[in-house]
Amino acid sequence: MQVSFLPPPAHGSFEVTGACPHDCPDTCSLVTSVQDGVAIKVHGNAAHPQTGGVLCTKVSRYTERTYHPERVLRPQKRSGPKGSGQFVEVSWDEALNDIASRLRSIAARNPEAILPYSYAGTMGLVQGDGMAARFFHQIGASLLDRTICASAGAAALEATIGGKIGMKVEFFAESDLILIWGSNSIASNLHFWRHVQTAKRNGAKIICIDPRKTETAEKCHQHIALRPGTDAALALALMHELVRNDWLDHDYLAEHTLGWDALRARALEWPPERAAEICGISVAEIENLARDYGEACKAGKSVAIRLNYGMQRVRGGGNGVRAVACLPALTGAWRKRAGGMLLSNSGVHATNKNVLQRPDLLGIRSPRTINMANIGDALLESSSPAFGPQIEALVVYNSNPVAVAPDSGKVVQGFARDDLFTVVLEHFKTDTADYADYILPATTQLEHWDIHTTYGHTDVLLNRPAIAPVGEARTNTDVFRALAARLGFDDPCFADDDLTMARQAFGETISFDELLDKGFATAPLPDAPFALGKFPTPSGKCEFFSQRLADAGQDGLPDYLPNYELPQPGDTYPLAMISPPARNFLNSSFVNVKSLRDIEGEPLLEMHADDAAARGIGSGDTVRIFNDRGAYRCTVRINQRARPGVVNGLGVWWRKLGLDGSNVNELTNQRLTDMGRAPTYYDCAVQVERSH
Ligand SMILES: Nc1nc2c(c(=O)[nH]1)N[C@H]1C(S)=C(S)[C@@H](COP(=O)(O)OP(=O)(O)OC[C@H]3O[C@@H](n4cnc5c(=O)[nH]c(N)nc54)[C@H](O)[C@@H]3O)O[C@H]1N2
Ligand SMILES: Nc1nc2c(c(=O)[nH]1)N[C@H]1C(S)=C(S)[C@@H](COP(=O)(O)OP(=O)(O)OC[C@H]3O[C@@H](n4cnc5c(=O)[nH]c(N)nc54)[C@H](O)[C@@H]3O)O[C@H]1N2
Ligand SMILES: [Mo]
Repeated sequence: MQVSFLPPPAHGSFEVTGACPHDCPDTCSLVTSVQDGVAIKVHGNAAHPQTGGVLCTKVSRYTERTYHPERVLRPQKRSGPKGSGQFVEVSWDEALNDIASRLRSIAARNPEAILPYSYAGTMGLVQGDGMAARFFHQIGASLLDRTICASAGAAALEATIGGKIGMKVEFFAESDLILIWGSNSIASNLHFWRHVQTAKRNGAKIICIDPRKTETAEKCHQHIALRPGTDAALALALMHELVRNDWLDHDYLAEHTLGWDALRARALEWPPERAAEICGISVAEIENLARDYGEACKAGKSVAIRLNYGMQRVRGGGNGVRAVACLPALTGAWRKRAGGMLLSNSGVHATNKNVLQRPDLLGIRSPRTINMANIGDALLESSSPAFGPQIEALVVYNSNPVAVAPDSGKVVQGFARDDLFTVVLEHFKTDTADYADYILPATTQLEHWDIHTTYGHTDVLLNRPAIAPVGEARTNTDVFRALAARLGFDDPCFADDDLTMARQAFGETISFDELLDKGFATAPLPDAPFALGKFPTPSGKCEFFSQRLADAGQDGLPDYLPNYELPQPGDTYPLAMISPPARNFLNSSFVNVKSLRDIEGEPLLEMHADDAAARGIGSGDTVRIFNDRGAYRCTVRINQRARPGVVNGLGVWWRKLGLDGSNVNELTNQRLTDMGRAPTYYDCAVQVERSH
């Protein structure tokens, strides 16, 4: 098929099919209405079943973001102290020449002193880690371990069911019982919630398990408000009850699982009384949940669990996901297409990562890996045999680490280093861009080609540019191509254009013609992937006991690991703080879009009335939240959403839009999860006091 426009035409009215680039399970198909080269409106594609013509509030404001008056439209060079946000405009040539020469001289000494830092500002395979990865591989830069979001859950799934595979999201509409476990679906997975509503109308019971009474929890039949980080204890107690009442599928256990005797013994150590104490819920809540789950499965009903990543941002996050992931195998819930579990389906995609990212360009070099969760410490580290060279250059794209990375005190100190050369590819002067030596204006999703895999459903989506780049914005790929040329990289891959790279992403496994035609194509996944076992684990079974974990020195069975920071009354820091996403932002994206910020209002801490009364705090007061790492001030809201002993710091606001130029990550820590080397954002003890 011929692609008819590149660049998009400047005249006439037309509609362009694209893909939402954001880090969200829904990955919607977008339709942009364009008039005379200007994007007028972004809609949800009605022809795409997973989108169903519906967009969330934030992405329906995408044009407001694209044409935002504060968008960076020309390259900027720092003219004031780091962090001051003072820049002067320079030409692309001046910026690229200087950046290339700085990187060349650092690379000549030690390429590992250069570090790329990126995450999921766009989930696109081309503008994400496509050309950028080739560039840094060719340099031999330090590798980045991209752990900031989902790697604990991913490692847990891998160990238990063999990969990121689960139920098809649309089948939740047919389920009889749905546990929404660690997910605020209305905020972060709106298109899944449509299916829940269908199931609910058909008589399904919906139960939410979440420390916070979210907008999702209040629309469920039941809400179990456990303490953060205690999901494994709850899951083990559920297993205890399943065993005690024989709500088990013995055939499934015998044929399709590994380590049942050992898990059974472990579960019998977890009577509901023990778990209730740890989880901060009642014994009856656990017994009733087990009864609902067990009896429905035994009666041959479809019983489904929707996990999201909320539960794995604590020390025992991997074990928590592992314990929950065992449940559908105990009861044979996997036998039904509307039963089992879904955390992520990203494992269905046969992405050609080696072609896109070209790790072979490293040759025989094997650079060190820096964990993005520890960027604060890493930037403050000096050269040493253990660490390797001090980080001298940082190239940030698709991410806003100064706002989103844990332990911001350290992160800011690192970014403020005068001897660090920092380049940031961005749409806006984010908290991170304020510390850049150069800000390079990036295109948005409306202005470039890309191709997307998904994790909440199983489609692949193609994104066409709808408009020409705004101002002098350039694609991420273009920037790395231009730098590659200046550094003399002559591998032909550096000449690949974006459409070529989009074609390379899947080779023949997905029809590119279908993508060009419709904008989406579905990757294959059986309707009930584990009805007959066939788990992609080494044993082919659901591995309750994981030899691989045992070999790595871990417990081979799932267990409850208490949080690192387990606040008790009377402690210096007696409250547990979680910091889940705000509904109208996407991590720190959209915080600067006024119409969305107006809905969210201001940074808030939710607190239970008893905790507030004990501190003489009234709703609407300004409070100071603090621990040994730092302090943060914001407005408090006393409401039913917070459970006693737990405060909710909502959303990752831009620091500079907060009261003292800081956000909730001032308080979070750099410790890592039990599996997957991920941050433990929701494992955080604080104290709260009234402020002025
Ligand atoms: N609107 C919006 N949507 C988003 C995002 C956003 O910022 N805003 N972020 C996107 C990203 S990057 C991701 S990774 C995804 C998923 O991101 P998630 O972090 O899974 O986000 P949520 O669906 O809000 O689910 C988290 C829920 O888990 C709860 N929770 C916290 N600690 C625990 C715990 O220990 N146990 C249990 N059971 N629950 C706990 C929180 O209160 C919250 O309601 O969402 C994506 N979608
Ligand atoms: N306290 C706390 N902190 C958290 C979380 C939490 O729940 N609590 N959630 C964590 C999670 S799950 C995640 S995934 C991370 C997310 O962290 P990030 O991946 O850093 O996500 P964003 O904050 O959305 O920042 C993405 C940036 O990329 C830019 N961008 C978007 N598209 C493009 C593009 O095409 N080119 C370029 N050059 N730039 C682009 C956007 O303008 C935006 O500033 O945050 C984590 N931080
Ligand atoms: Mo995430």
